[in-house]
Amino acid sequence: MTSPPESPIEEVVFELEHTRVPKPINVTIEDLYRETKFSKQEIRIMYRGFKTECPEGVVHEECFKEIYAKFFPHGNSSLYAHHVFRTFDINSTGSVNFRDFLNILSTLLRGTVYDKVKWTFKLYDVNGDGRITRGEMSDLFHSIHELMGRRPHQPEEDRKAKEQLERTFRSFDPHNVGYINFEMWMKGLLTNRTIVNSFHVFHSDP
Ligand SMILES: [Ca+2]
Repeated sequence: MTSPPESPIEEVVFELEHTRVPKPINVTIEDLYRETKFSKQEIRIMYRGFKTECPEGVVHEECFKEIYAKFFPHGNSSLYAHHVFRTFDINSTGSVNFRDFLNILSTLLRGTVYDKVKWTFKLYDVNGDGRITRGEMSDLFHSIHELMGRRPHQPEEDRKAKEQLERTFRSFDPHNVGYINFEMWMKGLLTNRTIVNSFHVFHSDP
């Protein structure tokens, strides 16, 4: 007697929407298992959850924002969720399929420190030109403050926020070149525990 298959889903071929090609691409659980650091069982569970939340097979920015709002009910998470979504939406199509979603999640939860540093750089390099400017860092800090529920236009808090921005930017840009490239970012993150600790993404390290 042969043993039953592990799960009927094992045989399922995932149909992933991809907006740049006319037909959905078929991806097997094997593909996803090879590409990510998740077990097949974890992939199956996440796929079920993904399909329940996003029946059309892709997650849109609005849906992403709704999920963030549930986690941060006391703040305005919309702006921060927008920045995070940007790092998931690698083709800038406005929607993320399960494969891309899983790949980023794998980086954030199980990736190496280097992978995570790369991700945080992408998050802060808003226009994707390979350099983080003061303005971009300010945008991200602002979105984080909103996420944490800080009220706008509080002179004392605004002053502190400005100081925090200056201090942080200078720690990455000690020679005052006016921007932070990936090398400077990596060096700053790896040598400054305070900054690393401010990134929740590094907290999942084993
Ligand atoms: Ca930039």
